[in-house]
Amino acid sequence: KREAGKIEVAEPRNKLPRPAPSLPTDPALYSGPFPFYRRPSELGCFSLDAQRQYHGDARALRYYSPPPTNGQSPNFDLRDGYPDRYQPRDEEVQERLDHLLRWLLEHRGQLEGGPGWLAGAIVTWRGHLTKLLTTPYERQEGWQLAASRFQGTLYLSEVETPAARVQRLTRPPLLRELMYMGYKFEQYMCADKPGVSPDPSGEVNTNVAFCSVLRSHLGNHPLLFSGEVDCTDPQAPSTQPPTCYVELKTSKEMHSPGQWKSFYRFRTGVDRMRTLHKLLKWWAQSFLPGVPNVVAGFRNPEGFVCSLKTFPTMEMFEYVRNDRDGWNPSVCMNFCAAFLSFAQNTVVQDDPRLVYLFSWEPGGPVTVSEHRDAPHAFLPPWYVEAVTQ
Ligand code: 0WD
Ligand code: CA
Repeated sequence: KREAGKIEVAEPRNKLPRPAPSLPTDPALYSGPFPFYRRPSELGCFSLDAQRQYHGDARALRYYSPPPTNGQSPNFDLRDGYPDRYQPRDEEVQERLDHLLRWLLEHRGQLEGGPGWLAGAIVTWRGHLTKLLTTPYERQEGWQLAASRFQGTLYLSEVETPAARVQRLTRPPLLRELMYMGYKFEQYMCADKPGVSPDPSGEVNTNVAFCSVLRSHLGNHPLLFSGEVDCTDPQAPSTQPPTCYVELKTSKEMHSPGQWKSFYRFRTGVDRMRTLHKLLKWWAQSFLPGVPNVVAGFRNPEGFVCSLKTFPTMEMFEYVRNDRDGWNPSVCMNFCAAFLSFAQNTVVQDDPRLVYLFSWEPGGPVTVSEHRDAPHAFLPPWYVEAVTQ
């Protein structure tokens, strides 16, 4: 009798179609208290040179060197050198996690927390985490994240969506120039050595990158991620990374530059929403690695930067705290933690050839699909083999 009963209970359950797991992204669902986020610490760094070759050192790190504050305002021509002194990175090359995996391979023996730490960690790019943080407020661009579990560790690597690919391949000339202008600003603000003035006469080569590798913890998720850092400030109160790092941004000049507050309070409509969203992205990107300051250069319609303003990362939320249309850091971090739990529970099989593809489009939930091998498998054979032997 007991056996029969058991079967009766078990059978209908097994026959029920399992609902496809998904994760909602509505901000209202994630407005709890701010979750635990461990102060990020730098584990190491690496550099990519003008040919996009990896070096396990800080050779590409640049030094923050703002113009002297002698009453004169800056006058940086961001269009100078375009397109003749521009070497853009080949965006057809999908690097996925490769550079970070190379660093990991060379340092996994010396990781703090013991050899078991990595097996419980999530490994990814900072930029992927930024996208997760801003998801509850994003209304334009979806994303796809590929996930594989290998020797316990969960690896997350972004996949370019078909829509993003079309946008990239049909990027209007003005947008291309605008991207250049962002890199040109870095060249006006950074020097190759500390205490030296910047030299904006050379080429802008976006293959060159300095990446910091950081360790942190969100909720119950140990994190190891890497992010590109624009420069270090030799004059910073603490010379210890990541607190000496500075993030550089350009933004459209406002009516009264430096008066962000009045700007966001009195402007309405599309411009204001864009500004709020931009500030959210700046915050998310710099908060994750613990970069304390974002220095913005405001460009006029002619493409000249005539004013600079420093935005401390930890003060950005104050600009929107009392705003109905504002964003909330707790929502961003709670959603990210929820996504990481969702991914940890979904990616159950430990297999570098198996990929769970998490997909999200604005207005919907995060959904999952399963794939094996090409084109989605992203852990390279050289990594899998070196770690397996
Ligand atoms: O091949 C790919 N599809 C990807 C490559 C996807 C994601 C990242 N990467 C590379 C980047 O080129 C970079 O070297 O990984 C490195 C670190 O990425 P991250 O720090 O996690 O990326 P993110 O936070 O999105 O971007 C940081 C900076 C950007 O600064 P701004 O101020 O614009 O946010 O990295 C640069 C850019 O300066 N950057 C890129 N440079 C060249 N090509 C690219 C790119 N595709 N993406 C970001
Ligand atoms: Ca930047």
